[in-house]
Amino acid sequence: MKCDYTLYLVTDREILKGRDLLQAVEEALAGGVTLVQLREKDASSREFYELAVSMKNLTAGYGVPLIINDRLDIALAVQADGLHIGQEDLPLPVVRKLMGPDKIIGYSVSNVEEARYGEKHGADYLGAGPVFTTATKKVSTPTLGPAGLKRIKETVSIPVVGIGGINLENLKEVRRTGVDGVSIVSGILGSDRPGHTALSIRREWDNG
Ligand code: TZP
Ligand code: MG
Repeated sequence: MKCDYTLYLVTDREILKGRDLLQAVEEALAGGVTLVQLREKDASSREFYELAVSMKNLTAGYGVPLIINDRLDIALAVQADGLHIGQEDLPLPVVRKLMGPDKIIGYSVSNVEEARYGEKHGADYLGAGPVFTTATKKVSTPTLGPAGLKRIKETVSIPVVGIGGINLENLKEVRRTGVDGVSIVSGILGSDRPGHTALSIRREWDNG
């Protein structure tokens, strides 16, 4: 499946402080988000499934693919467009086999060795990070900085998106690394106006 990685929204309900997730994502989609990843760390399977069904309806209305974080069963159950996995999740070759050749598989990497592995074993794109420090996820690897991100981008020929601490202020610096897009949680969902913020980020990226 062809996919636009420019502005990749990753969800986190904690950051919304009680605001409605579907509403915030809809505003962000209207602002120009090109890809959505549903990421739920504490939801029950039933809750995750129901949210994924609603999210799929929403993103499909905007012609934007929906990627599920980590949970292969949920991705298959809602016929999501793809699955994003990390180093601690099911092995990439297993995920590719079960999802089939046409689904989008994303793989989190924090160094060039992991990036090479991801490319070799069938990832469609890499999420490389953390680029900057982030409060959204506990990460054990050092920040890559723009230089580390650039090294990963130059190592592989599949699309690479940067993730971790990316916002409107540091976007230009990230764009200059040559990556295909940016993956953002708090930089959009932490904003009081996700739609307005997404639009500003899109403009900054598109005019870069
Ligand atoms: N993976 C690496 S950093 C990160 C994830 C899921 C969190 C990114 O969140 P934010 O708020 O955009 O820094
Ligand atoms: Mg994971």
